[in-house]
Amino acid sequence: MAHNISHSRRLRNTPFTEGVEAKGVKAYTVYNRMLLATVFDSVEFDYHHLKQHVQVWDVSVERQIELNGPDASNLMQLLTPRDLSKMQDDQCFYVPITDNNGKMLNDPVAIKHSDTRWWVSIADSDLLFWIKGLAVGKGMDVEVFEPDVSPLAVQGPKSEDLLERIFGAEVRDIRFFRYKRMAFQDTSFLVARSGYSKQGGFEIYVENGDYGMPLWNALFAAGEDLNVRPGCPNLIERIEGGLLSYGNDMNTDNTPLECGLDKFCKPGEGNEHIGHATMARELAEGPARRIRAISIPGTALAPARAAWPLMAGETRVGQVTSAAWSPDFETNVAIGMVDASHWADGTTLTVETPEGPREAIVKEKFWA
Ligand code: THG
Repeated sequence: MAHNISHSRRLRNTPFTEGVEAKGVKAYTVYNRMLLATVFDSVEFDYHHLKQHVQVWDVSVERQIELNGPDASNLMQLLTPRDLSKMQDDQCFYVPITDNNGKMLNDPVAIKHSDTRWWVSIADSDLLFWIKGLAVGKGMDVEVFEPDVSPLAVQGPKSEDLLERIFGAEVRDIRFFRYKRMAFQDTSFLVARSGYSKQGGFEIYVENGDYGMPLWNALFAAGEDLNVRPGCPNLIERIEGGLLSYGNDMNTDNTPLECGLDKFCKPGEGNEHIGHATMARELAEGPARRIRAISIPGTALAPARAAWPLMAGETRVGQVTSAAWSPDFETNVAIGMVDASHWADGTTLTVETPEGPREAIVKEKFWA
């Protein structure tokens, strides 16, 4: 089903919009009130290419929220159950963010510059207002704002080779979820080894949008013999890898434990996290339901536009929230939320898809 989009100032451009359009983007989704590409050739072609070569992704929609001031670290720790006390100044942490009732508001990557300066690289929800409100309400000495920073991801097995040509051999020394500041023309960017795929790669946090197209063009010019292509987060690949999508796989109905984010729910000694009380209770009792990988054998299913009920006989025991045909695993790979009574590995359920009922097999582990 194809639709047109009416453009206006509200639907903000990114520093790379010109490049994305020139490369022939075929479809978009909306994310943080901006356009995020979803297809360049076909989802399947893009998937195979991502696993073999290298892609450049405009992920400017991962907007940054800067916390800047003496209380920046206190505010950051108030937001998340993950213990930030030992985090180094060159680290990035995947952090669940909850409200005061311990419910998920976002699942961003937090980038620590120093004890007084952080970036929060957000998923699709209006986190700026929550953070600003907390800072004001708690009378904290910290500025909270959206800086002119747009991430450009370089993903795929050849991404290290490509980035070496732009930034030098030092990129090879960047460890997983760490960053270095690398020179480009007359400026420098924070370059982290991270990204929304399991194929390896980097994210370049482009400060000052004027450098967007020069960097985009430099990457495509340097990567011709590496078969560099434009890309975007790939539905099939991210489901195989179990990368969650806020708004799809979880939302404000869910807790971090339900999302399987247990290892990021170890609050520090002070228990400063605003959702600590509920989380402490849930940590003791265990969650009532959990995110699981789900295999749906048979012919290829169209992507889910609403949650598909998971049934055990007449009883609803969960839902499938993302699904795609996997060429490599020859099944529909899916992500769902399943009640404790039915989340054991190998449990067979029925999923009610728009294309009729199908067998659904619960899996403890994702494919990749
Ligand atoms: N990069 C940056 N910002 C982002 C995303 C990103 N903001 C929005 C969205 N993606 C946030 N969601 C995720 C989800 C998963 C991961 C990162 C951001 C991720 N997870 C790894 C995993 O699950 O294997 C590693 C987690 C870890 O061990 O710390 O990478 O992609 N800048």
